[in-house]
Amino acid sequence: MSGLQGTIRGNVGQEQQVRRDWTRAEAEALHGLPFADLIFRAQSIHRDNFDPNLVELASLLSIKTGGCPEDCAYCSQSAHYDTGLKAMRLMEQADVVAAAKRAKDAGATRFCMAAAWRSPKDRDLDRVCDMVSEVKRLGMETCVTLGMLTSEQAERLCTAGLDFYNHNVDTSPEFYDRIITTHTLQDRINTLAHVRRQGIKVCSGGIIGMGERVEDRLGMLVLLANLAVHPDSVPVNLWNEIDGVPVAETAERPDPIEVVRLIAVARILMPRAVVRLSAGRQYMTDELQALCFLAGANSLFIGDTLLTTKNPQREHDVNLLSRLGIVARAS
Ligand code: SAM
Ligand code: DTB
Ligand code: SF4
Repeated sequence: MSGLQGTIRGNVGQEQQVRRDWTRAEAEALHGLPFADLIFRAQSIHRDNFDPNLVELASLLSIKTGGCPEDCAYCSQSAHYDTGLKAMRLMEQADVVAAAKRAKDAGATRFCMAAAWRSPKDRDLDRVCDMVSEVKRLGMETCVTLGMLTSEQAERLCTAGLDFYNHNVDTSPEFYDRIITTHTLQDRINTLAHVRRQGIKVCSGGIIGMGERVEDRLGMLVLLANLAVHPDSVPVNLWNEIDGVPVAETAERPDPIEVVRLIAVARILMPRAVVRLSAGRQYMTDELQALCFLAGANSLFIGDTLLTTKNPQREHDVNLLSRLGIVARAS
């Protein structure tokens, strides 16, 4: 994949003035613009901040699968629901590093390690810190998502060389209690603040297609865009179907044009954030993904699986990017 690599412009800091006082009404007005006007605005902002022909390729590995004590109503890994998933222990470091090497050889520049925890125990965190240091030594950007962190835990991850922490706000404040009761949105925001204070870059986004209203999706973006500092990465996940979880009863696949509109609003509200088309690309046509790139998406997960669900085949993605003349950014 080395022939696909280039360099990226932008996202070098937030020294440029960016707004953090967006209102819901403004987000709704943007979302409701005539499509051509919305895409033109988003694409102009995208070009001011990024090379529009580059995307970031990230790779994902579940280092600790299933048996999670949290009750997130969308998640295959919650112990509250019978999803048929077998819980596994934390992986061995050698296996994680071998997976990172394979991901690097397949063109990924960032390696994201995910654990189905409410929050890490200190002895598990030691092991994850060692994994982070080893993956970093391969020359990849590192990201972990381990649940809620204390400030001290964030500091230890930073010392280990962690680049990004993923912790999603998931949905709007209004819809939050409908999908999670074992922790609050404020708990999540507190973890984001600990991570940011330690100088780790923040990756935070959410899920659409769980039965929420368009207003909830925009409320989620406004929440992210009004944080003290914008997230560096914003993953937009389309709910990946899981049998046996409560969301299976309420889910509604968003209208594809509304997905593009949402990506465009994310780009306009958070001009310097990398916006990732995250879970759910297996439900998207090539044309829909192309429109999302036009609207400002510039990152995706490459690899045939996500955590417990499917992602498009790597060959399919390589072919799609090549047809669009999009190349992978170098780390
Ligand atoms: N336990 C940690 C946490 O919740 O932050 C890390 C892992 S958790 C699987 C990471 C994120 O994946 C969730 O916050 C959610 O946004 C997303 N996610 C989980 N299940 C999903 C699904 N079925 N479809 C789409 N996104 C999902
Ligand atoms: C994020 O926002 N999406 C990724 C990553 N962060 C950890 C997870 C997607 C999970 C999709 C469902 C699954 O495979 O279990
Ligand atoms: Fe656990 Fe994270 Fe899944 Fe929630 S989203 S059940 S915290 S793994």
